[in-house]
Amino acid sequence: WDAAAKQRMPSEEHSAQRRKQQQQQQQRHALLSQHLQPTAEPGEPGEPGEPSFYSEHIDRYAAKPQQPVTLRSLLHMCAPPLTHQGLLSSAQYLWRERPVRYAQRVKLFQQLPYIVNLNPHINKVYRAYYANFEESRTHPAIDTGKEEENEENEEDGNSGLQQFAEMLARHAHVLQDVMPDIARGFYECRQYFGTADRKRFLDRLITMRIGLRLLTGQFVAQHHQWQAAQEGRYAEETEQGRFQGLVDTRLPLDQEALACAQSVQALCDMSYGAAPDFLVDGATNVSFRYVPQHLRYMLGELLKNAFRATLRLPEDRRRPVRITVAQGSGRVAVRVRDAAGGIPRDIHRRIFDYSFTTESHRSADERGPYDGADQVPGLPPIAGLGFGLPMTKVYAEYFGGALNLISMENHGCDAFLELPSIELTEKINI
Ligand code: ADP
Ligand code: K
Ligand code: MG
Repeated sequence: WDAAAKQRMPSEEHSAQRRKQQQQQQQRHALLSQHLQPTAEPGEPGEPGEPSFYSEHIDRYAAKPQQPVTLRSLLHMCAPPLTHQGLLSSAQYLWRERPVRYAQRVKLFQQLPYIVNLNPHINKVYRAYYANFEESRTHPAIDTGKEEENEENEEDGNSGLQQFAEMLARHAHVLQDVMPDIARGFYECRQYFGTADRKRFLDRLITMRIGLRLLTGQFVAQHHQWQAAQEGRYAEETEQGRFQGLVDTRLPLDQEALACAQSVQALCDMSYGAAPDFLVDGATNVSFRYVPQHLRYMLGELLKNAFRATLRLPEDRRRPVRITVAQGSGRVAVRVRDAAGGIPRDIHRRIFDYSFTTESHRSADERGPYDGADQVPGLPPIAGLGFGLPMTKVYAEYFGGALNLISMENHGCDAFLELPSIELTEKINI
């Protein structure tokens, strides 16, 4: 019995020791798990919805190099015949590329002076980028369906593609209207951030935005066109092959100018209760290859400026705005000419500065009937945020075009927009 007890003793000691070890281990785990809390994500500890400022994910992704694609391959994505394999490789490329590009943009915001980043309009956009980054980073990889090429697998692949395309469309939608927020935010903080720094930040932000929107939009279009092709509706979806994704291969410049001028007229009517006349002349039947949304944005801004200046004159002195269209070799040009008094010499050098505007400098009491940034809530402002000209310049230069503005003081302004047909700039990196 003694012997048995003796034998048991060490084992009792042993189990006491084990219990102690287990306790220590539990304590260690508890400690460790406190340190291993995931970095605060939007909506987690801290303020509700507050993205963590120092995120290792942001740093890690932002440090990766971008992998640009040429405009040529972007166009190629939507050139027939569209294949499932082509669609998959675009999706995989975007799945890798988007978190990197979003992280770089979040980083760009984080490098702003803190007082600027605190502005509610700017902060709202920062959070939207952050949320898109997080969702892109954690989105499951796109299944290639390669390993077992059976129908079920292809279906899995398709639903994965569908989900991915839906996320992209959702992200693009969330960020569609951020520029007025950005413009308002930077206008409000203009005294805290020098003109040159503001220009550096915004040129970069807008250029990055144009690039990622093109990549994303082109994939979403490729997906639509592929689905349409599966259902025998390819010709209908692309208007007989006229559209290669976002790119219109036969964009009619004179018709676009007419349509834009009409919608700016309508906007003026709603905002000011009056609109100037206009005419479109020069070459007719000019068509070129371009992204229609870009062209419409640029024409819209130039026309808003010309119409706005014209409306400031007494009614009997308002001259029609003249929009002249021309086609050169491989490029097109538009001139928007007004006779609305031109730009005073002392401010001319500042018109391409972001947030520089002559609109909102007067107080509400001093404003005339046609002054003020937002006449009608919900409508895009006609003027007053000082972003129209600098942003139009970034858009024009993106594909190698140019914007120039010449003023004849006390007479009027000529805005010249020159755009290459984009198949000629297909080596551009996006
Ligand atoms: P915003 O229209 O918001 O003021 P822009 O960048 O479009 O910003 O224009 C900056 C400034 O350039 C305007 O506030 C205005 O003073 C001047 N400007 C632009 N176009 C014209 C024009 N056609 N006639 C007179 N002034 C103009
Ligand atoms: K400006
Ligand atoms: Mg403007």
